[in-house]
Amino acid sequence: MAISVPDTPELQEFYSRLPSYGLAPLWTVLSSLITPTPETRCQPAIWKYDEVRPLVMESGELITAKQAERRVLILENPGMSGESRITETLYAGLQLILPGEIAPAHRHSQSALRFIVEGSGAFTAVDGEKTIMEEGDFVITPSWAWHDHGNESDEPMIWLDGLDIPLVTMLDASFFEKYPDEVFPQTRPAGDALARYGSGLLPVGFESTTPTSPVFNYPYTRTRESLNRMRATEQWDECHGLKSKYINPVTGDYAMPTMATNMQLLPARFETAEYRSTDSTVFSVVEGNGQSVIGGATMEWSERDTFVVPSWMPVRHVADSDCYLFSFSDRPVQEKLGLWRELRGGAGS
Ligand code: 1HN
Repeated sequence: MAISVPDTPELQEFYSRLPSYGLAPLWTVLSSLITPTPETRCQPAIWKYDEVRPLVMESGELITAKQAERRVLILENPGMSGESRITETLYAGLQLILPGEIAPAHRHSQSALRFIVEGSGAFTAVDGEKTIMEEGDFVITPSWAWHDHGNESDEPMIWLDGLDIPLVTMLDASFFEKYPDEVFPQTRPAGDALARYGSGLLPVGFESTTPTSPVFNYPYTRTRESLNRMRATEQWDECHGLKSKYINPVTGDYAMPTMATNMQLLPARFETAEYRSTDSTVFSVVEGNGQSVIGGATMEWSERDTFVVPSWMPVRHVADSDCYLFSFSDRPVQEKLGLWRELRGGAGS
């Protein structure tokens, strides 16, 4: 409810003297500072792969991965254009790496996730270990880890990047460093981390020094198989179908400290119950097609599309065929701060 504040010439004159003292009256801004429910600038939006892929490929003719450092078209939320963000706290982009290219080694305090949208056989190297990437794989580059990408396959690869850039900017905690050479030296064979930490085992005596999962590639074949086996029990969640989060096997917590990542299965003809939560969420469609009704907007999606559901906006998904949806949000941050909320079903506001 808006609080009505008087406006008199005396008040106006008083206000005019405050800025030079570094002061401002709270009562004129209180209702916009503290809203009864979230009033996000984030808008529901969709990036149709058929429309954006040609532009991503065109960027590949105009600039090399090396020249660009990272050749990415940023997915900018229409409610925050020019701000390099898809939600208030998260950045997303579509990155292209062509056969034979290298995206040079660097590190930053921002955490990054890659979700592979198209292609097969390019690699990301993280702190001396390469992983070959396939469609649907979820790959992590932890905060402050050296990483470079390369494509030794004969096809282009495009992935969705998700980074906590706006969040880190807000906290004034950005650090960035370029590695002196193009690639960081390899010290472990490909597949080492998954075998060591991602097989229901942990080396005895292993102690993690970071909150990020030591597994840095969660292959889609395994993720899909997990959901397909769960499917046999028919224990569908009315709001999510079957939805699993990627976890850090050392702690059981989210795989990354600032971003939750999930894969969900909605079987053909499944219609989810209305749902809302405070974590604005980015979805990438891996398989299938359907619609999401987000607030008043209906988004029709199919494979490789990206769409965003803003904080506290009611959403319902309808699956036309068997659908596998990847998603990410800032939920771990909100949970640790005691801020995360959800509302299942349509009641309340
Ligand atoms: C970055 O390092 C990558 O490593 C992608 O692929 C996107 C956006 C802003 C800053 C750093 C990458 C990025 C980025």
